[in-house]
Amino acid sequence: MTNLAPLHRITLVIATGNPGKFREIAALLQDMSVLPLPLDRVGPLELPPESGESFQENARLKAVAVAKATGYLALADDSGLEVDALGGRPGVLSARYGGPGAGDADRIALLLRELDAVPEPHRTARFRCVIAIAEPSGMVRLAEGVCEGRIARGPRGTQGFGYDPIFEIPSLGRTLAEIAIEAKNRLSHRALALREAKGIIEHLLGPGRTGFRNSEDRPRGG
Ligand code: ITT
Repeated sequence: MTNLAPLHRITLVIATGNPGKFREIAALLQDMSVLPLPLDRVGPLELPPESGESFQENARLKAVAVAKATGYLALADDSGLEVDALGGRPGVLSARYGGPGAGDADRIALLLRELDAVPEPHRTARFRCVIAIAEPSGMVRLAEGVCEGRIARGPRGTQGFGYDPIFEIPSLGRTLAEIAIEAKNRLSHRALALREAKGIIEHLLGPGRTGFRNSEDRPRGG
């Protein structure tokens, strides 16, 4: 059977400044009749500060700000790494762990130092992802996914982003940076949250729901 591209794709702005997240989310949405647009295609637009205390609050803040500012349906992802031996840190502060100016390699080095004395059985951790889908009216729906794993003794692999090189999937014996994006997108916290979010998007775009803009409409103020 011929695989025809949908004729009319509703724009879904992916409200993230993190290119690694955008790549994964866009790949996971490939089979849907939405057109994922990066922020810089609808901007310049600044994401609001992550002032919330939970992934839910921060995902909601980002998605609503972008949906309201652009008039498009928007999807935001707030995610992070919860390490059991650190009482769930860095958690919502994962992107800010190590302070301003720290990069992925600095954050990984700091985490490994903090866990230096922690033996294998206690190196358990999980990635958590909350996805918020916001309508321009400010209405929001949330979805969540969790990926269980453990923190490796040192970084391994070059794929992915963030803490992937030290996040090991026990059943594979590999870190998320040692597997291809397609494999990560079958088991990650983001993939699981997206699976639920796709049901929400399908419902939003289903029969009787009209008024969502596609990218051929004139952008607001343009
Ligand atoms: P946006 O807010 O612009 O989306 P961000 O990177 O600041 O980008 P978060 O505040 O949600 O995003 O922080 C999540 C951090 O958690 C991210 O910067 C990574 O360090 C880490 N993280 C989340 N998902 C990850 C993944 O799949 N692999 C590796 N690290 C991940």
